[in-house]
Amino acid sequence: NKHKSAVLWFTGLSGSGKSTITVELERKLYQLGIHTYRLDGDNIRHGLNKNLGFTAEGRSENIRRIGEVSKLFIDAGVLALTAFISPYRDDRNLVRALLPSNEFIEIYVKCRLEVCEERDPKGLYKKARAGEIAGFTGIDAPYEAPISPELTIDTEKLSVEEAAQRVIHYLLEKEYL
Ligand code: GGZ
Repeated sequence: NKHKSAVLWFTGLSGSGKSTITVELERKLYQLGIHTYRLDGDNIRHGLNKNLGFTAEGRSENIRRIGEVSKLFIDAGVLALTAFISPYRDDRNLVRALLPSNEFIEIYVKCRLEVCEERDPKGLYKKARAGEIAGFTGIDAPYEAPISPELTIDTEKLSVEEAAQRVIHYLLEKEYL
């Protein structure tokens, strides 16, 4: 199957659904014969970027490296799916600038903080509220929502399946698939 390589750059709060959507999306793309690679905290923050923390500088460097790695995957003809909070607009725009305009697809995984906090799948918001984690995104560190993302997915309204389907639809419509 011929496809246009790109990075699908998911951004959103912790608990918004980025990782879950990329897992489901990867499954659907595999069925379509598309070669993907998923980058997330498990394979990046625990490996390549394990020397980086969650200060603004740490996050910027995290995102810069992930942008460069995404570029390598694109060069290899792979559709890269990234799931990082990437809270700073400037950092995301630096990644955008690394790539030809049609190779960076910013997907805003939209969900109100109160809903993410209610989901709290790892109990991290609770810890942040208790003062056990400092500088937690949405609590005492900023999240700058995208101004004109290629796609916005509202996970308060869509199921995981519907969210993944939205992305597939976008890729078909723009002839990436
Ligand atoms: C935000 C943090 C923090 C702080 C640890 N702030 O829900 P999770 O656990 O699995 O996702 C969060 C993940 C965020 O890492 P990213 O690499 O995506 O962040 S960034 O793009 O801002 O560099 C959360 C956990 O790491 N985590 N401390 N202080 N999330």
